[in-house]
Amino acid sequence: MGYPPEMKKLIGEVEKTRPKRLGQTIPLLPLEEQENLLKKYHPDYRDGVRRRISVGPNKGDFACNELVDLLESKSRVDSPRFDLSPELSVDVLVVGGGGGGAAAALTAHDNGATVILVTKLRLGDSNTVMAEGGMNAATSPDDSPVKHYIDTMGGGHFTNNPQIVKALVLDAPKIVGWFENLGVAFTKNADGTLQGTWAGGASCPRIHFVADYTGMEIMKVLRDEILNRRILYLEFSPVIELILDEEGKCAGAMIFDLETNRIFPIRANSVILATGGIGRLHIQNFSTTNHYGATADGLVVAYRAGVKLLYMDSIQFHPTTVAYPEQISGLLVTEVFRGRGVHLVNSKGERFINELETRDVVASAIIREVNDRGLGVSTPSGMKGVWLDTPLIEMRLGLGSMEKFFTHLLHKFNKFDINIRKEPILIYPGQHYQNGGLLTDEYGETNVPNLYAVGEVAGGVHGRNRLGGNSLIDLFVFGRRAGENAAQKAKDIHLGKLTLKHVEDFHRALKEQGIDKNAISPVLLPDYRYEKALQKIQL
Ligand code: MEZ
Repeated sequence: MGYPPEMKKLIGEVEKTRPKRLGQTIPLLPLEEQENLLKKYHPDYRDGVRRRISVGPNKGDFACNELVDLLESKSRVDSPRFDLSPELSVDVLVVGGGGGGAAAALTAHDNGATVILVTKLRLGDSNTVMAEGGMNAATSPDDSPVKHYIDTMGGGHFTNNPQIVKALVLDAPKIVGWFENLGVAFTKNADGTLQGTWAGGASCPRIHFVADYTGMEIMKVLRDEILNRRILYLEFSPVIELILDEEGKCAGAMIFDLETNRIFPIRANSVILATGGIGRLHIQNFSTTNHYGATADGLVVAYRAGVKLLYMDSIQFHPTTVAYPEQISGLLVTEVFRGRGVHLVNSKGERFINELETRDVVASAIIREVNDRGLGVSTPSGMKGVWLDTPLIEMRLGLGSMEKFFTHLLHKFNKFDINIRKEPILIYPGQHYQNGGLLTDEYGETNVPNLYAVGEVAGGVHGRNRLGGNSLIDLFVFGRRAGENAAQKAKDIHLGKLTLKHVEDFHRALKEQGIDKNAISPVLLPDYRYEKALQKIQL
């Protein structure tokens, strides 16, 4: 397949300017210009894309429309026919089979708790395995947790929760140590020290990685640990509601067996939600880097149980996701390309932004270039994007470096007869991350006692813009903190009678607001499934 002739012609412009661009520096924008760019071009600021939530703990606050739709939908389990006598009872119930859930389950197990992990798809199916670039931790002598703290707060425009950021940056190096002990094969220097690379908004090359399949390698190791320790896990078993006790403490969850359509309760002294993000809601119809299960399930069930949300009108659009070939549109093209000096280039072969601005700024600049300045490149089907000039990698780092550092993407594009060593990639921003989420403390605990939220489903640590490399580290730091905390407290927790009264109360509140639609949430899978599959889970 390769690039069609009209795109090839425009690649000629990129090639022409390449030698001159090699020595070019574009200064970072002053704060005021950054803010102007965001307000004018960042999708969060578009008219009509968010609205106020009319029920629940955040009544009156803004969230993006697609999420409000789900928050204002009904539960599958508002009926006396659901028996709450538990079939399974456990100290710690972990919901989610990605990196955050695995870290929580392993740590709770290490701390003597009985653990069950339930996951909507298969163990490991998650955004964790899609993580390419790597994980931030201040491990080098030139770096420090203080620098990591300042970068994280600055990247989030100082809207982050400082206590939680402090926990993140102080624990991050310990997570690297934990992974090294478990056998994660980080890419290293000849002297055995970890390699680090740059990300937007960072003051040090702080991202540690395993080529460009970091999440896949880490998840493989964590999954092996879960299997080796024989931690019980149930696949194809999403949570569709939380269970509380009479005093309002979290007491377990209602599980939906996707293979048999059966709904059953698990009683748990603590529940740790690690359900990930919302990419598959396709906010504003953007393509997404997220896996198929990223449908906001944890946000929905925790919200009904009374957990407060933070910054749910703030979405991260990763600047570089595939715009061509369309078969893989939305696939993440790691920021590390830019961290290693690769340029963003418009249809005239010109750079238009310092590639190491924070993600929100870079994404806005690309949108301006394409939609406002008319300097994007069109694909045969009418998609538009700008070039990421990947041949700069081997010019800067030497022959063989594409294969070494970008193994996964090199092979992915090869399948479409595009050689990214020689030809640039056409990219456009895609939905990558929810910046906000469930409000927690620095141990991941929410305002509902014994209910924890870790990783992307939680909000606060990133403020309104997450730095590249802070997602993986977030879910491992808080997965471990929540796992340890929940396990240590579990034996002293005494639950009263289990109830779903909060669901009835929520339904009543919806009715009082005149919201009487038949939509059901969590949706569990994106709605481009086959009609038949859709019907099957709309009980
Ligand atoms: O943290 C991320 O989202 C990240 C490093 C992504 C990437 O560009 O590889």
